[in-house]
Amino acid sequence: MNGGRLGDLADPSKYHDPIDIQDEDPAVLKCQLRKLLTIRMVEQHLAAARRDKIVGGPVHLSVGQEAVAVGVSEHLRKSDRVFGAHRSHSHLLALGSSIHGLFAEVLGRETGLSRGMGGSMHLWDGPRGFFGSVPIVAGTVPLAVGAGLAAKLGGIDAIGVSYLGDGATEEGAVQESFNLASVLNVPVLFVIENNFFSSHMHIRMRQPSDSTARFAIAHGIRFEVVDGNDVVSVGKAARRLIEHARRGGGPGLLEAVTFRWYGHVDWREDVDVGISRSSSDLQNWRRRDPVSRLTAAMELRGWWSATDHQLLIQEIASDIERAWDQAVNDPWPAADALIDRVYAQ
Ligand SMILES: Cc1ncc(C[n+]2csc(CCOP(=O)(O)OP(=O)(O)O)c2C)c(N)n1
Ligand SMILES: [Mg+2]
Repeated sequence: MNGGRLGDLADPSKYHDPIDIQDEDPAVLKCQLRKLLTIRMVEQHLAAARRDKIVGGPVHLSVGQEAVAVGVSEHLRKSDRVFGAHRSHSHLLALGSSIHGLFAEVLGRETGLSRGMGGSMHLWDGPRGFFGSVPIVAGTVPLAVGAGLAAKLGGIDAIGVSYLGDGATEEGAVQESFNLASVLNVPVLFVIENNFFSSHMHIRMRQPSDSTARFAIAHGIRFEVVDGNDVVSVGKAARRLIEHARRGGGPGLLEAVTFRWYGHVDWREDVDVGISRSSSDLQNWRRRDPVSRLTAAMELRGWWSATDHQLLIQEIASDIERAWDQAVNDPWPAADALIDRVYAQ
């Protein structure tokens, strides 16, 4: 990939086959499959709860994009400093955060990850290395550079990680962050989830190329472009860039090409708004499914069966049910907590 245009990766009729799992450890793949399915089923649950008006605030879902966070997180440590944005449930869950903590946060309960003050778009799980998400597009990108720089200056063996969208690259702060990370040789990984859309506008209407990796070239940053729906490819590329950053080689940029199955926000598919997101495109993208392309590859090697799959789905469904039942019955924050948590003591 030359960082110019995406070519076949942008063609949803391609990349439907089982992924390449040669030399992969089946135990690792099974853990990754569990994470992929957990993210998917948690978000499908949230979509239904939002549609049924049980969840009061907007949820931006990553169903279809799960392999990006799962592949990247495989090579992160709890001491790394990960930042996300408005669509960050997957980033958080891939680090092993609790489903209950996420549900309780989305429901505004005291037991939520941000103690019920943030909702879906203000997530935090410091102990697992998730330093926060905010809905201001590009808002956390400079923070990830700062966190990586602070680790470097403090002699701490950790990197910053910034998940951002293709739309976010159009913000000035992102270009400044790329530049600063490059000139100061900051240990930070930029993970661009290129799902072609910024809200409802396709990248071809917004940028002269469909590949955002060209910004890495402009700033002298090492980069890779991958099929973001192939958890193994994402993992391998992320590992190379992360190891390079940990060795003092400076920032890396991973452009992961993917697609979200839901629309921009909540449970709708958005195939009826705008001209660039058609049902047939969505159908094709659903065939580039990170879950079924992994399970098909595992089945071919005799590492997975339909019965295994059913059992795994049942286990995750009961984890989700337990977490949800607990969260909906958890207490609301006390009214005075609103003031306590706005002003520093
Ligand atoms: C500074 C700013 N501008 C505009 C918005 C409105 N907005 C919210 S999400 C979004 C699209 C972002 O697209 P992208 O970065 O590609 O992320 P995706 O939603 O595709 O994951 C926009 C424009 C915002 N929240 N913040
Ligand atoms: Mg996008």
